[in-house]
Amino acid sequence: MTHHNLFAALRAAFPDALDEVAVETGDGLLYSWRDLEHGSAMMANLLQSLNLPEGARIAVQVEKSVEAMVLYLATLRAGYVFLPLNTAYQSLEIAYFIGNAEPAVVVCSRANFGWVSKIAFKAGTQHVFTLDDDRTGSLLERAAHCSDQHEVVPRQPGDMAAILYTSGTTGRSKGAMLSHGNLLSNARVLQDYWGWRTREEGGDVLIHALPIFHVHGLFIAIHGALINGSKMIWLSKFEPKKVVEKLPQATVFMGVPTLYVRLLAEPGLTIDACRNMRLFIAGSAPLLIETFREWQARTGHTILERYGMSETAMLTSNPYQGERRGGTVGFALPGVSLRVVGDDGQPLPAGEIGNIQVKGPNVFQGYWRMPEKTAEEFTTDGYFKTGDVGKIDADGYITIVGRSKDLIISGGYNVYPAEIESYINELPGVAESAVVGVPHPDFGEVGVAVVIARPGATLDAARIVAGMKSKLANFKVPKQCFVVSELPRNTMGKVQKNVLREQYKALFA
Ligand code: MCA
Ligand code: AMP
Repeated sequence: MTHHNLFAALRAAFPDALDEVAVETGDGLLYSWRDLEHGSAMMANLLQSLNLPEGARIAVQVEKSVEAMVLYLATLRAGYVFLPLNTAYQSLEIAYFIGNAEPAVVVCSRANFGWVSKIAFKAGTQHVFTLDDDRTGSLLERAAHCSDQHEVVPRQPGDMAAILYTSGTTGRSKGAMLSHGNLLSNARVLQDYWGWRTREEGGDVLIHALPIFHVHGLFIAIHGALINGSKMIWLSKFEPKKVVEKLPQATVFMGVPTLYVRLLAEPGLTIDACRNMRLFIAGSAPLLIETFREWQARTGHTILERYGMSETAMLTSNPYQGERRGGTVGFALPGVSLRVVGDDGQPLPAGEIGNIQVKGPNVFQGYWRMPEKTAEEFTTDGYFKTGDVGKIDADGYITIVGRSKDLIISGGYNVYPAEIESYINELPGVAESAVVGVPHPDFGEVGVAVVIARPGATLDAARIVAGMKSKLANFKVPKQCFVVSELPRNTMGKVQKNVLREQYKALFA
């Protein structure tokens, strides 16, 4: 029984003509469906030859490449657990993830091998391979000796396929455990809901321009194309000009709002450039209504906005057929139950704002080695508390109006103020700090740090920022830092972040 393995479902959708092009890179390299089949078989055989324990984690921090995607497919087909890591993470962050997940295998770039392997071996990892985006590295050298024939390892729907670390509102990141069943059910629902075209209907071509270490680029985009047997135009980095150049050869594009904002700044983005496009999908962060409207005017296309999380993959979507309403995230996807509840946990009537809770086959298996945290995030009747605040209008359209979790979403990446504040608070001379998100024309939202010095200490805001750049992933570093004499507080003494957000809201306007 192999059919519960997500890879088996993706593989089953490959066209009969395996010589056809499956992936075309921005540099013009072509990969056939057979290349994906054989490449993933060879890497799966390599992984299996290592005699890894059941459920072994394969942690991967590499630049985007087709080979990196093939490694993901190989991990699935060999029945192990894929753990993708943002390339921006630095040593402290990587040490936490590797220490927490205890991967059996770590794959990193050659440039980082020195420090990553040190961390990995200390954490008990047995195997560290390298993989670079120029088709080199020890992983490929070793896999080259393995057979290109491989039988997919059977998995049950509840078996873990991947762990995605999401930052924590308090303390450290949590690893969301996603199963083969979670990912496969979501991929199938989206294939239907977004009207992916069969070959007979002319097929689809996806421009893949997102990073592949988060849900959006790794699952929604890759599964979307593969489960439909659709070709991908694979861009290793998001470059607006390159995307515009490729649009005439494509039919589907997925992006975070920042990508749409940057594409709109390209003069080449015209109705003609989009003549073959069928669908533009946005998510991961709120799409401004201005962007939605400007896109309509410039391209003649209405962006389809959807909403999801690392813990759940996709939850809601505007319709493919029917009205796509700007400012909303559409309807709960088939199979997903979504409710908006008050602070007492009771469902609220249409139009009222409350906490969003969800249930469905796509909802994750829990946080890795955090049973208590997992239990806290679910209601007694099995709904997952998203931490997002929203409403459902009388027509059923869902709008996200805010978040109860203290989270900044910057260019589609999540930044947890608590993590940045605890870093700043440890610096010499710092008494306290508060990090808040403020509007930003490019990233949607960015962090701003407000810091108080200890009595007698003098702080230099620029040095605080510079110090963070060498310790934290660059997207987490606040874009500005202010040293002030006091923070606004309520009667309980709690810092009023809403007051700070108001105070700094025009900083980047
Ligand atoms: C880069 N920088 C950023 C960000 N990205 N600052 C804040 N937020 C960001 N997201 C800063 C760097 O720190 C650096 O600053 C400078 O910009 C240039 O860095 P570079 O890496 O060259 O930037 P870029 O290539 O222009 O990247 C911008 C980007 C990228 C293309 C928008 O951030 C991106 O690919 N975002 C997509 C994220 C994504 O895939 N999210 C999906 C999560 P300095 O020079 O000062 O150091 S999945 C999810 O959310 C859920 C499940 C869902 O619903 O999809
Ligand atoms: P992540 O932890 O990266 O999975 O981020 C998930 C969070 O991104 C959700 O809980 C939402 O707060 C946010 N999000 C995703 N899609 C949208 C959207 N279309 N509109 C508003 N927020 C979104």
